Amino acid sequence: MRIRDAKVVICCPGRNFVTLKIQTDDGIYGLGDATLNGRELAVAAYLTEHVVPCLIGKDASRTEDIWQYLYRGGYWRRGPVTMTAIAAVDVALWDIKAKALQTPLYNLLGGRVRDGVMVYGHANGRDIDEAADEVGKYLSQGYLAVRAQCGIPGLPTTYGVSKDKMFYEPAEAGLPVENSWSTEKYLGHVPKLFERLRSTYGDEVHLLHDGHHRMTPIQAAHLGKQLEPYRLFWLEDAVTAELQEGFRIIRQHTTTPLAVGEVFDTVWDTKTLISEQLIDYLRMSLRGGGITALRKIASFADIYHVQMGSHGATDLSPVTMGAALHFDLSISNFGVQEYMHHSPETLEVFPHAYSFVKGYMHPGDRPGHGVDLDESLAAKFPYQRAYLPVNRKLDGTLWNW
Ligand code: EZ4
Ligand code: CO
Repeated sequence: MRIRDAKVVICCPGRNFVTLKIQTDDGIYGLGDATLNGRELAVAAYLTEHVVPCLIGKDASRTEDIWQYLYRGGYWRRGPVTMTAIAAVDVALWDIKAKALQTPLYNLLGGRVRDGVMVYGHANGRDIDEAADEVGKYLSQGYLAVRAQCGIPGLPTTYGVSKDKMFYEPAEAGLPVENSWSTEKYLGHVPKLFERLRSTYGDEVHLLHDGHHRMTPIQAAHLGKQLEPYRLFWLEDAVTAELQEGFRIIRQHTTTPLAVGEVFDTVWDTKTLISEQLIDYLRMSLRGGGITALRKIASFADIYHVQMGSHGATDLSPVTMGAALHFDLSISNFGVQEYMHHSPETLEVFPHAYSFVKGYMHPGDRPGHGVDLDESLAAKFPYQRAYLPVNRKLDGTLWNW
């Protein structure tokens, strides 16, 4: 089973997606997601110019060897562009392997260890009333876990708050828009949101919140303490995690469970966080090196009681969603999967076997990861430059978005 051809397909059915399609000489193809929000064309060029020529003629079944070839063999290691490209190749090759063996991908990863994958939805509102109503809508759709974000009085925009509720997408066409931010205003307001949600919806629902990298460790420690009475499932991205030991400060002060990892690329981003038990959930997506890498990272996390909580934003294509569900179904230390709704156009471009029933998702039982690409439909949605916002404090200082 040799790799005969590989190509990159870029499309924008509502937002940009980069897809790698690898074809073998016995007629099987596999798909991998190579989308890196706001840097899409860099990964596309990395693949087309530097990876695809090396793949032609290789034995497609050698997923581990090809991973090592691209990681060690590239000399320049790590980084989001490199790891997104390697992930795309890896997921496409696992898709091929499962299709060749005519079995759903989860069977190659040890088989199912649970019946379904619990997911959380994104509820948001301009104020606490609206956010509370939105949480109610998710609960009435059967969700067992909901992330809640709301507008902050005195700030014109807030992370996670959008006009278009179910299809929230932070990247906007054109050059980056600028948001403004005040952590002081935020810290005073967020506990009121969760006080309301617990008093309205009771103790059963799992509530989550995303700090989106904006606090310092001591500010995050303070927020974690304030939120303890409302028993969050997790507080996500409380601080940026380049300085992993910064999480020691948060951990010393609060029992609110901590989650981080959606921008991580390799196991090296997690080493201190996991081995010192500074976090409870690792939120890396398959973008960090694909199934080959994430299986090892999940095993490392398992030793330290850290559970996996896959990033599942709309800037990852349905290919990542489908493959992630196979991964989630097969690892023992799984927590919850993020589930943001793709646009109807995106779901048409990527026909898929996965489904949502009563708070759980299932990848389906088609051979492979179960997500396809309608190339002729994709061609009708050409690339459109789009970026995530940038963020400034009220005095104009550039801050983390
Ligand atoms: O803002 O993936 O938890 N989810 C998130 C996402 C991120 C986007 C950035 O591209 O934080 O919605
Ligand atoms: Co997040």
